[in-house]
Amino acid sequence: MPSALASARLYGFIDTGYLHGRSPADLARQLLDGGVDVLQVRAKELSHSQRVDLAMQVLGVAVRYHVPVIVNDDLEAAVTAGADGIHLGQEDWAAIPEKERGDRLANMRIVGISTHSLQQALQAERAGADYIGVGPVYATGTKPGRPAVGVELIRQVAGRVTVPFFAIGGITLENLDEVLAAGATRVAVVSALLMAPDVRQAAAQFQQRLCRQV
Ligand code: TZP
Ligand code: MG
Repeated sequence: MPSALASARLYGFIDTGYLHGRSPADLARQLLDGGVDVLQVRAKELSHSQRVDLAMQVLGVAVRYHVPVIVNDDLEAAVTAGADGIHLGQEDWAAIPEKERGDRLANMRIVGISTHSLQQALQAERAGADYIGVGPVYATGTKPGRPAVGVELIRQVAGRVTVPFFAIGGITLENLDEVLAAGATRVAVVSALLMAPDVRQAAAQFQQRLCRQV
């Protein structure tokens, strides 16, 4: 397991859907000051070259915190920007032919895969994912149209999967205890951090609660 992941608990995002005119570098700094352990660049509506620029800006900040930056979906952008890793959804992962995966992902220290069922989680682990996302735990506007998997899946994955997993989807400070009680020790959070009145403080509050876990 890449060492940056071993102790990672809180996974934050620079998601362009939640910038609302704010500077991505400033937001990255707030998330990092609050203690996020991993930062993903999620830029669904940007062009490839805009995504590369954004990833480079975020990398420029995160490097000072020794926090890995993962690019969502766009492997070329991750490679060009010099990102630490790539995060792929089920479809993006399936689109890379199995025999090409070794070469295509060779420059990525960290490969993460989204999963929505126990079977997908076990498959991703077998395929060599460095971490998996499991969710959406709760229905979320950040991923509209994707049904909630509920905390029961977290319980199942916690019992069966050894690769690090991040519970994701609709997680807030209000429902965090339920997610942790189901066996998650790591969470990935978009809107509850980026929409918080004080982003740094919200990240610090999540981190504090996560650190209390054994
Ligand atoms: N994958 C599964 S749910 C989700 C992603 C990217 C969105 C999580 O965002 P939020 O705002 O924390 O619900
Ligand atoms: Mg995707």
